[in-house]
Amino acid sequence: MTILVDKHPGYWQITLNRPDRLNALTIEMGAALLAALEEAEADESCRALLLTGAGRGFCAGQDLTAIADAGPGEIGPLLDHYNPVVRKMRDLRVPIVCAVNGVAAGAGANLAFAGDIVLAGRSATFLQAFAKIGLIPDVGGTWFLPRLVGPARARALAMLAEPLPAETAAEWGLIWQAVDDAQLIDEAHRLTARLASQATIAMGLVKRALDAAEINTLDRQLDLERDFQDEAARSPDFREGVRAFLEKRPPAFTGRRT
Ligand code: T3D
Repeated sequence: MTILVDKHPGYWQITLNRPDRLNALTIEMGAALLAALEEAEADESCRALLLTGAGRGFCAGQDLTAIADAGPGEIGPLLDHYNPVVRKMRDLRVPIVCAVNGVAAGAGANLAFAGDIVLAGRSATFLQAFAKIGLIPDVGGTWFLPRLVGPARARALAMLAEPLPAETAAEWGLIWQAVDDAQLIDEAHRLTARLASQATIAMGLVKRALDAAEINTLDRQLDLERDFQDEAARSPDFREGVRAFLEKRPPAFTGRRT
């Protein structure tokens, strides 16, 4: 199976599972990943996701053996298999933690950036490998990179295709944190479980609001915040959060809409 799904209380772990190919992506894997995301979203008990890779890599991008003989006009359409995954990750109503356990190259790096919080092991590297094979960053790379690290660094990363160590990635704001390799998976589970115990509706609205801010004027964004805040405040978790504060106890959020 190219994707493994493990269900934990409150959240699911999805593992990219082609370790002998550093979890390089195939069409089949893209479809399985999308199906797992859709299934997770449909299950109300799943309130967060953890995405990681099996073996020593996170994901080496498109499986190059599968496209070695691709003819003119055959590469672009392949992205129709991966782009829905990126859209689904960004739209998903629950937060996604990406635990980058090793090299994240090409589409594999950009898949990680589609997550909400990215943790990486200190030995992991991020590589916009595309320039080495005459391609451009895809799977959202040209959108994520300048927004995360600014245009100057985005251009150099895209054009030079040099591996960026996890610690530099964290210093540059490309990811949330670099942690010791041995602690990565435990830390990722702790973080995902913590997110799963948050007010899930608010988490989903945070995702949508921050993405909308990328194109909105301040004026439009203020309106959006008003509308989203109204939606968040209709949830039982808002009432529970306020009650818990007043009663000086931790909140017991359920993530439910009613
Ligand atoms: O529309 C479209 O479909 C186009 C979409 C493109 C999106 C993209 O992602 S383009 C970018 C594709 N990815 C790459 O160019 C990265 C290629 N891989 C590498 O540069 C290196 O493997 C890494 C820097 C990622 C890791 O290097 P290293 O030395 O740690 O490992 P390795 O020995 O190179 O790889 C281990 C094995 O995985 C090896 O197989 P072997 O020799 O043991 O049988 C290697 O061939 C295989 N592998 C690694 N990456 C890929 C791969 N096999 C197929 N496709 C790969 N992308």
